[in-house]
Amino acid sequence: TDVQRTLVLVKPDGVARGLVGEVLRRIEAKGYTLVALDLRTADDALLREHYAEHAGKPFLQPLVDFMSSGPTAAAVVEGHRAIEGFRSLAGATDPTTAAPGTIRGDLARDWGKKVIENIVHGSDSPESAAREIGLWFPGL
Ligand code: DAT
Ligand code: MG
Repeated sequence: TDVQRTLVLVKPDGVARGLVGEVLRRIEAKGYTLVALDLRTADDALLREHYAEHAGKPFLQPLVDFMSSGPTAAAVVEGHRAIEGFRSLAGATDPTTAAPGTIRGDLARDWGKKVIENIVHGSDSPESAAREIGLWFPGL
């Protein structure tokens, strides 16, 4: 199998709750390699590009507002099948039903908000990963 790179974000809820280290610990403990790491507050333009697949959905504006509300830790993670592997570490989108043992299952919950706050983002395909890494880490 090929070595892949995936974009991982510790979203503003995860940064605010002090979970950057815990997320990175799980990625490193799994055996993946960090090849880029940066803390920044994303602006609306970047986030609308990042979430282009969700254009027109009712949760897009709440999602952009949430994602621009504070700093995000952005990382590029590398390894064989790292895209699928990190999605497995992250767990299902809905933290209420995400499996225990996953980042979202162990560390996130439903707060009754318009947007699901679930600690992490991971690219969902090689095409998404290439596009997202280009957006967050141009020139990498
Ligand atoms: P994922 O982050 O698991 O790839 P996604 O790409 O479908 O999920 O959605 C992006 C983010 O948007 C997700 O992490 C949380 C939020 N979200 C998704 N579906 C939602 C919904 N129906 N209501 C509120 N927020 C939602
Ligand atoms: Mg997604």
